[in-house]
Amino acid sequence: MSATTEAVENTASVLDPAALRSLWRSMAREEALDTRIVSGIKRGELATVIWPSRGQEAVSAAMGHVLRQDDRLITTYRGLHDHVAKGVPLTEIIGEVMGTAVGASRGKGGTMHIADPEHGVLLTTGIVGSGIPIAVGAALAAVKQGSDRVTVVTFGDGATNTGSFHEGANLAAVWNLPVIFLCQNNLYAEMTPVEDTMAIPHVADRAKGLGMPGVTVDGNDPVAMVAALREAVERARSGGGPTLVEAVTFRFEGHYAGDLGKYIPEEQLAHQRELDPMLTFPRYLVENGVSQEEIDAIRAEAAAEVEAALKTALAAPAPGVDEIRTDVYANELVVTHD
Ligand SMILES: Cc1ncc(C[n+]2csc(CCOP(=O)(O)OP(=O)(O)O)c2C)c(N)n1
Ligand SMILES: [Mg+2]
Repeated sequence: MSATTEAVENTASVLDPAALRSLWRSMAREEALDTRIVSGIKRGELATVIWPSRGQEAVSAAMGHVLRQDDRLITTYRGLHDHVAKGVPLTEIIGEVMGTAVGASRGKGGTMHIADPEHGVLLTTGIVGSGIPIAVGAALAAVKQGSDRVTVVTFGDGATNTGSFHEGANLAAVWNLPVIFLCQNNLYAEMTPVEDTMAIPHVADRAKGLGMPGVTVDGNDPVAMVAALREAVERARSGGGPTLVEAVTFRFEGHYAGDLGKYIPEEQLAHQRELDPMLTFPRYLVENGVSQEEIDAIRAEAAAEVEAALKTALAAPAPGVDEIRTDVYANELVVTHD
């Protein structure tokens, strides 16, 4: 396929009610996790830090929906919704955020360093753009191992201004690797609006210069996201190479929990509130075979799951002193030469 940038239309009704329910369940869990921890931090109940993803639920729910468990994911500090969608258990996510021994990284990494190989989460990174070349390496490894698994790396709009993005994505195109570059364009990089840092309207326009297909998608529409990501995954899995998918979305909280977001203009916030996927997707669900009772029940279940996971995470001890030297270096260094 030639390198083109094209908008994906809202592909209504392509998913059956079971798939729609599953997307909603993932979104409800992501939202419940985010809001519970942010409110706990703001009340002084939870002493930790997260970079909220409230508003970006549809992007990751769709990503989780189209991937296999053994497909790889590399995400960022703003990645708790991605972890949920990829199947990392809530207790392991919250345990890591709270620094207790039940955490995915046994409480030694914190929010920025969640890894769960069993569910394909290779790593989470706090260095903007750094996951991109690592994902290219993971995709190269899959090819060398003769595996058909794909790698998704997710990052923000700001990350596409880094050298890491251009260097990594260029190599992925040159080597035709099975990787999907998923940009969650939430219109801000910390406190800076995207138009102050990019001279082109769409992140996906960068794909042309890299030699891969690029697509701009409504990141608040989980069904459109499933369609775009499914196409990218199929391309990657069948040897068709990388794709840049730009999901245009928004974050409703500040850059970090505690940032009041005063730099976001009132009109923009009001406009985005109307596009909030947690508001608009339920309407779509009702029109497409999922009842309001089911929608509410799934949301209530998600909140209860998060509360139970938080309880377990907080009851667990801090990692013991004997953990200091574990997971630091590989136990065995294996060097292979082709
Ligand atoms: C290499 C590097 N430069 C700067 C920072 C500080 N920093 C942390 S988040 C951030 C903004 C990134 O914005 P974006 O890529 O849009 O992701 P978002 O936070 O919106 O998800 C910056 C500049 C960093 N962590 N790493
Ligand atoms: Mg951003």
